[in-house]
Amino acid sequence: MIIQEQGAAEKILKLLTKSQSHPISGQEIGHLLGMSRTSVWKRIRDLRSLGYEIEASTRSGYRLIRSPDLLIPFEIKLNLRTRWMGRRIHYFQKIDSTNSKAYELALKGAKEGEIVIAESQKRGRGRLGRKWFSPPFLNLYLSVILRPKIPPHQASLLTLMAAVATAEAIEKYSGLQPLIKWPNDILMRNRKVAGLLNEIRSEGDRIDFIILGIGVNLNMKTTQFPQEIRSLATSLKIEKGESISRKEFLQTLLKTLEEWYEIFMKEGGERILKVWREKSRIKGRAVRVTSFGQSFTGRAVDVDSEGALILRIRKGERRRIVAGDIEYFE
Ligand code: BT5
Repeated sequence: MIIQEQGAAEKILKLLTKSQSHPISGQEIGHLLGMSRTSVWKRIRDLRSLGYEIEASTRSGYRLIRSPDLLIPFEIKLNLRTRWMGRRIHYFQKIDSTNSKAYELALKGAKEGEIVIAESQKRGRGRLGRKWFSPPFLNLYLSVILRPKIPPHQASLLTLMAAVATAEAIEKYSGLQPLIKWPNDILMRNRKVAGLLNEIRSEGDRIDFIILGIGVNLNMKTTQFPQEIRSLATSLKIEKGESISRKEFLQTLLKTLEEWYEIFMKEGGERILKVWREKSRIKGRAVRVTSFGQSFTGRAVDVDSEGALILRIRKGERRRIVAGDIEYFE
């Protein structure tokens, strides 16, 4: 059962949420939504099967007691404090990859700020053909469509921007301090709690759109990770010791993303770089970098104004690395 935006189940849910203090009869719902009482009853049954606790009494009608932690668009929008980001939500219970879907929608003209979210991904993607483990109902899989008017060479700053916003949302929400690892990982106690996959489509010297793909592990337990990443990954629940409301976390994340994106568009990358440096604490660290099949070791000097990593290989020799993976070895 899927709750579609503007579908019958979502409309019933809206009515039940509005009149939470007093019950509303099947007849009234049917009348308001132009449905028969039997179809109202069927949709209520569907909602219950998803975990909505709905009290029913023959005399007075239906009343919503409790909602499960699903990412239903209208419930997210109830307390969403953004002005434009996430105001249009494409929601799926199961999808190949939210990034692929967002890319497809952007090609068809989806606007800046539209988002794609899914309860699970069948083929969640990491970088360089890697996989992102995406089991149902536990985490966050989000893709945001942006259409910044910047030249393509500045696009990697948006990866840093998304990392800063995600780290800040984790901080705001949990009070814990994650570490950003160049270019696109968020770590807690040295384990990966979130990953970013940004995809860009440009035409000549302008960007057509960018898809910011963000995966955050929220309620996964250690035993729910596949064996091969168990010792490398973590979730906010593991770190905080309590369950996370995925809805509230998403609302916080969208708000911080909107704020940081607006800063970037108004002022350029300076402030993002400053906060990125603080949150990555990368300066001076000994790292091993793998980039396009080559491997270097050295000390991280900085990240430059286009988001590239500057590495000191040996005295007097520096290298600028645009893309790759790093490992800390000290
Ligand atoms: C990333 O790639 O970290 C980018 C992940 C982006 C995921 C989001 S979810 C929403 C959107 N839609 C998508 O299809 N993707 C984006 P990379 O740096 O290549 O890291 C991938 C590696 O992280 C894998 O090879 C595993 O070792 C590890 N990994 C896989 N799933 C993980 C998980 N759930 N938590 C932590 N680590 C994981």
